[in-house]
Amino acid sequence: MTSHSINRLAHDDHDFDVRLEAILERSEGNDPAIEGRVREIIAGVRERGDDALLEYTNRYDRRQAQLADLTIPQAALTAALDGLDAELRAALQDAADRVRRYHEKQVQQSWRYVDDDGIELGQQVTPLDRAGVYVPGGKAAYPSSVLMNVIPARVAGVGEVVMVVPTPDDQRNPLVLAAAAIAGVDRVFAIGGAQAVAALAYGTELVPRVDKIVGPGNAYVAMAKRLVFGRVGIDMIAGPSEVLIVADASADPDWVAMDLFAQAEHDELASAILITADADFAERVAASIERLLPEMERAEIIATALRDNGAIVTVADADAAAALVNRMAPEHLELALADPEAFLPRVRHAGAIFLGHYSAESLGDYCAGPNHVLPTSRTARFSSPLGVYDFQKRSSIIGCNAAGADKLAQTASVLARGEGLTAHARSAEYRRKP
Ligand code: HSO
Ligand code: ZN
Repeated sequence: MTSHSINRLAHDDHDFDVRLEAILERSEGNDPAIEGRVREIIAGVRERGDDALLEYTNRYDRRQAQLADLTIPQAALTAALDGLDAELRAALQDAADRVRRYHEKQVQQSWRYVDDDGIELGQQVTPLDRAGVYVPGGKAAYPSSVLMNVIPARVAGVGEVVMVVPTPDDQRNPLVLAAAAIAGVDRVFAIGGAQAVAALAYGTELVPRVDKIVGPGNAYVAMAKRLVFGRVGIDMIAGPSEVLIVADASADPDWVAMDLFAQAEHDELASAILITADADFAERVAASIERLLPEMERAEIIATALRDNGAIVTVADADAAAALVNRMAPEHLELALADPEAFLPRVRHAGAIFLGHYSAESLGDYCAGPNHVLPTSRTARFSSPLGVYDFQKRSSIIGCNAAGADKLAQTASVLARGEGLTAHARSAEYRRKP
């Protein structure tokens, strides 16, 4: 049986590498036309503050707002929460509680020690004063992402959490506002796009300047975050979502197919790949895909994503599977294996790892507890899920008494003279014992 909906690759195909790289290919997101436009918007907000912010907001979000309309008051958040149906509200609350409990484990503590020379050394951990959370307004307006971005900031002890969310055509998303109420956002502005990022980075009379901007957005938002980085911190530049499933014959082909769909339904650029050493199982998943796809509400998006960025890859054995996993460094990795723990130590690069048949990515997307903001586009090679640590920073602590200073000053003055920095040397030598 052949599948028409998804690419089929075998590890020993002569063109395996070329085809795999083509599927994994991701846009770098540095379109010069977008960059030019975003630079203009940022310059506008820097120079003309709220006037520019209002002008861009009315233009791009098709509104006729006054400055006062750009603030969404706390009362509107509470009203959105109160207006939710009870089941949805309970689910949001349950997800928020679970996410909070998980993130509480991530809090880094300050530490101190006294070394052998009696010198006090340590690291003092402090939260950011103010964080800005960008929430997209269009098709990807996810209340779950509000929880995932805001809760770690709150757990870290960030002084003020400011959220921005565009309201195109004046349409507010009640679920997003309810999630903001549950997560505990301090202030919300109905602005979006590059202009919102610029306002958060530089501050206007209305919008306070933040220290770090987190949260996903479209190509304009991603470019704006790149361009303001350095003035403020940013979390990461999120690419399209990805899942890689490693499965053996102990997996249910329908479950695997649906997990591929769950990722593919996000958008046409999403990537969903299955790796298996069992050729027969690969056929069964292909058949499940063919059978289940027509039932899906978002069949068209899924079909496009699977055609452009989806694959069933057959490999010789678990070693080959592990090598591919690390080469792909996926955002999400599902180990749909009889013994996932045996495979786990071989995984070096992945944003989130789901163990066994019952650990569906969708459970992690909403409520297991870990963050769903994860490194995409193979950046799991060097980065980690969004976490409490992204909202904390560290200061080094150095405390010398006279004896300790005498000891350090010897080494310091020698090195200072070696560098030709006499004031450094003398400053150190003042601390030596007479
Ligand atoms: N899979 C997405 C998160 C998400 N899924 C939100 C549903 N809602 C990126 O990790
Ligand atoms: Zn998802």
